[in-house]
Amino acid sequence: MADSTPDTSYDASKLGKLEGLEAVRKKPGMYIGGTDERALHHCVSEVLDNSVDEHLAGHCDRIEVTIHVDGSISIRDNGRGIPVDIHPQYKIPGVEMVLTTLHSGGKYGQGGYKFSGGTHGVGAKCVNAVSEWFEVEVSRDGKIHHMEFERGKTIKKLEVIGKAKGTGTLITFKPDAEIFRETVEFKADRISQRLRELAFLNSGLEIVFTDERSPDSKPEVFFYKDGVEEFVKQLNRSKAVLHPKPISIRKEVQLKHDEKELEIHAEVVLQYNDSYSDQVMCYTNTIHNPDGGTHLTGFRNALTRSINQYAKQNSLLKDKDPQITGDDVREGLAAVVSVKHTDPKFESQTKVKLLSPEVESMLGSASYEGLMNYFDDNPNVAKKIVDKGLNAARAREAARKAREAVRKTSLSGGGLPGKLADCSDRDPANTELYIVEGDSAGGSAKQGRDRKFQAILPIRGKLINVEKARLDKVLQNNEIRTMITAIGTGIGAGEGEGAFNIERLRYHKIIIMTDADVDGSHIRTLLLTFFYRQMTQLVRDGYVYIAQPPLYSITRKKRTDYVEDDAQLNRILLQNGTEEVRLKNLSDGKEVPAKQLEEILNLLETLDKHATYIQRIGGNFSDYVDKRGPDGSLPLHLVKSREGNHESTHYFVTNEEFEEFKAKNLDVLGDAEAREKAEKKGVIRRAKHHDLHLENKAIGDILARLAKKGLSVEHYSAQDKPLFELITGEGEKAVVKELHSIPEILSAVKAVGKKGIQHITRFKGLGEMDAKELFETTMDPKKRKLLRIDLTDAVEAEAMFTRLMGDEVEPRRQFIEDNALNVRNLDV
Ligand code: 0RA
Repeated sequence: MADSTPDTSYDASKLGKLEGLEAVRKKPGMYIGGTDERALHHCVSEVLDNSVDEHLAGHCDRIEVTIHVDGSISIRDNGRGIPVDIHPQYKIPGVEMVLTTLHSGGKYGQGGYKFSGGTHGVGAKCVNAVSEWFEVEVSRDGKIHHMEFERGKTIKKLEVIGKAKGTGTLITFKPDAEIFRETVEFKADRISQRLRELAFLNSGLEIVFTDERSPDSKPEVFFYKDGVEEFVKQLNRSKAVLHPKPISIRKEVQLKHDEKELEIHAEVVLQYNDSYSDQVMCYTNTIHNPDGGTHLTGFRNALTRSINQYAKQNSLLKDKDPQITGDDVREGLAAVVSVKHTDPKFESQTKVKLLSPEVESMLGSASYEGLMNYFDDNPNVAKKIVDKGLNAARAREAARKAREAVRKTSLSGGGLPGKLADCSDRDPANTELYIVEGDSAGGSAKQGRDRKFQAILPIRGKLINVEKARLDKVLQNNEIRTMITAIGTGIGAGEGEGAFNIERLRYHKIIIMTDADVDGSHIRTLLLTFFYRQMTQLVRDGYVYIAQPPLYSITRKKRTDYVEDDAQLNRILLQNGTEEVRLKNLSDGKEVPAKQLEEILNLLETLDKHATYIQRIGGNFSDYVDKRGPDGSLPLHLVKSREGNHESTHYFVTNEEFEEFKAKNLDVLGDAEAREKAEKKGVIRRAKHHDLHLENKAIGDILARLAKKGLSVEHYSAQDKPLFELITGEGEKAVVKELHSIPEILSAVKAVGKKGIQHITRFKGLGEMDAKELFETTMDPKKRKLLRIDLTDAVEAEAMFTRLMGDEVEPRRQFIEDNALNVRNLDV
């Protein structure tokens, strides 16, 4: 990230305009890697990295991440807090420098970190630039300092808003939909996986995650005392292991490379399981390096060398035994290689691969030494590992022969399998292969497809379980052979004729199309497992997709529409209803214009989400609105309390009112000490405080917009006299329904929308659609939606496959049940 040279004419007044951050908004690709879902989540990492750096520097042991109902997210840490003193040269507070100027090197640039995860000095400010709003709260020097921005521009200067107990930073931001055009919705799974990973890599760091959007959100707590060792145990959690305790190696060195003083800490933890695949996760300064690099190479070489050396020294190899190769010693290996490095070099911005050459020999000698010591101390385990390697070497010979056989059969007789309906275009960049479950759906797909660029391969029945079988077995399965031939790349590691080679890929989209039922999800997972294990690069490079057939078809007025999911069905009901009705506002007797009504309903829909949240934390939406202050401002705090069987809810419009209440009720709202004291006295009251300033802002904004459209805030709760008339039909046939509150408008319109629909069919399988329907809904590039599979989180992918395929039946059944009808949860 190139910073421009500091412009000395910069002063505080100019910084208010922030020319710097405009650059980020104009070219988000350059700074946050795009504007898609990945970039959206990258923003969370950027902010998070700062907090993790505080931990690495020894100042922070707790991070809380919370997704809020309005779509914003907050990251709180108990680090030192971003500095708030005035910068001597730029004359603005450090925190403002850190969050608004692209070239803040020097004093506040690095935070003095030895090991740093991120692109320091640019992370948080880029996120600020692409946020609709961004708030920071710094606790430092006994005070809470607050600042606020919109789209990177300072809208509230730094001010002290309260007293602070400890130190720390709280950042809350809402991604800007003007930048993230695809989606601004955070995915809880994705975030919680990254948090779990961070907790594994930083033993002793507690990370708490809450998704307030989900109805029964409970905080998830990630804390691993034994860090990486627990990570490896987790990789193996549903597998049988060869030795109960993972092998742990640690080394720290200081060395000079290219005239630079470097410090490197290496941590390698490994444990063998009884499977036939390997999984080694590599990290540099807690950043995942999916393409490995010098740390991986160093470790791998040491593993092969030490196992062979130990076998030789202890006469465990016989003359007729084949050589144990790197592939052989990696069978059944689960490992994590984590290095901390003062100045790491990566292949690219995305840091997928570590290049620093000095790491290879450092990791190599540390691993070799560590492994040899371990083998000497644990001869029984050492023998098991050597035996496993030997077995693999023997199987490798068998597999080579099997692969050769597949290649011969698939190449004979014209080459391509008979079941494949190929396309006419020969340029892989233009073409796609649909792998379709079942012959009947396969038939429809063949008929309906565009034969120029769409090829169809029907597969039948249950595929062989690839997790539990060795390669030679897998390759005896006909469905698998056919698929390999059609795709063209070959499979597996190694070199030579049958090995995987991406250059021979025959289609740039491999699309899995299965039913939305239990069998379908099983087959889809089996296919993904196969691709993940045997054609990893295909998944990593983004060639694998899942088709998204619609969940419903609905017919009204002789027109049929296809509906993706329940959320879309809800939108359609609303839209249909909107088209059918007119709304008369009885306060002025006028009908609301159609366009206006549509806007009102959209606002009410969003408001409904906030209402649900308030309900969930024990409040009530019309009370919330009724409790607004004399100047119309809505409550900022809610306290739910209980004494015996008696529950009560308190709303507070100002911070002062809440603080006053808190001071009087320290027994339940004070710190742990005060609460303990009260408990000893036998007081059995409970109270929970909810900060609603985000809701206050979002709801206030919606109410103001509704008021402009003639909907008065007074009318939120039901009134005795009717407020509106909802009219359906014309002239004589017109039906009028009286409404007594604003929220009733939404439910009444939806009810009308439901009435207008003649048919709602829930598709049970692809086979229920005819050729034309299948093409239009699921295969037509202009209309279909595909889900691209990626490897962003190999840990979860692995766990998912293992849960499904491994020996443990219960998690598999549960998982299939949970996901059977929800393809979207399967995005790996
Ligand atoms: C610059 C300098 C210092 C700390 C930080 C930044 C800092 C940034 C973030 C962002 C999220 N949490 C954070 N915590 C700290 C050093 C402060 C000092 O020397 O006291």
